[in-house]
Amino acid sequence: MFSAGSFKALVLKKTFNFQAQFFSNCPPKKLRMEGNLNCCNRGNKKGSRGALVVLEGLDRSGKSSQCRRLVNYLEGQGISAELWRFPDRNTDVGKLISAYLTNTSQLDDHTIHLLFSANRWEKRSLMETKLKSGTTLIVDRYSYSGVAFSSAKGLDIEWCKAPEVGLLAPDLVAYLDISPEKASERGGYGGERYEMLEFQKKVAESYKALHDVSWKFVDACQPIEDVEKQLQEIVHNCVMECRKGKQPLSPLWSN
Ligand code: T5A
Repeated sequence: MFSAGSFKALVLKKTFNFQAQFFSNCPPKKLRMEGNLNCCNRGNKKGSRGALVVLEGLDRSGKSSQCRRLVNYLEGQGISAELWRFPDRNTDVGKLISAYLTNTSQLDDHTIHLLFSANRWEKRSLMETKLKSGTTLIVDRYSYSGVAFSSAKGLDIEWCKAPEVGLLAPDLVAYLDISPEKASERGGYGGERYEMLEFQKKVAESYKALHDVSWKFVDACQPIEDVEKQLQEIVHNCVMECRKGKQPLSPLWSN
């Protein structure tokens, strides 16, 4: 678990400093991994777009509950929003992942890592379209889960990040902070492959190594309504910033 003091320090956003630099003037020779990312949102002259918001945390930290609540809240504010989650178990790749997580199939650690990543890549283009059309996406787990869980198994962290490079960088990562012990006391724990206390302790360490100062940490042990209120404020601010059109989409981990 991260210390309360360190949470307060983790409020500066640095991701878009890089992004602003990276995309200013948009020189073609510098555009490496971004594929079909545009310098600006050509469909919308003001560049206004939806926000890409990611919730991360240990198993049972409360991500799914809060993602649902966030989408309801945003819609209530008249903001177009959708709930997404990874793994997306509905695709062919997602079905392979689901079989692995429920222990009905066995896969090499590297193989399952790449499948999780492929599951994000197969949704990337739709994600970009939605964001550019002004829809905010509230995403339950993203690349950070991929890296945190696989590196907790002992895979090299840089190797784990590599297949994620060039996916869309989130505008906001909110980490629902809870100790592995507390999370394990919550309903339904233990049903899937990774829901084991000792492993979740390693995952918590991996998240610690992975986070940067732009992440927002929320104490997930608070009553569910208090967590909800804190997230609403953080996310609302982020959505308003993205609406202004000054923050183009950027590629993840490409610097
Ligand atoms: N994974 C995932 C990888 O290894 N690589 C990857 O690339 C990706 C994307 C599946 C697994 O796959 C791994 C990580 C996972 O191990 P999942 O389906 O998202 O990922 O699994 P979980 O994280 O376990 O999702 P859950 O839906 O089970 O947990 P949530 O979403 O964190 O928690 P939630 O909201 O369902 O709440 C759990 C319980 O706690 C209660 C709820 O009512 C519920 O009973 N609760 C609270 N109780 C008290 N106080 C609060 N504040 C509470 N908030 C929620």
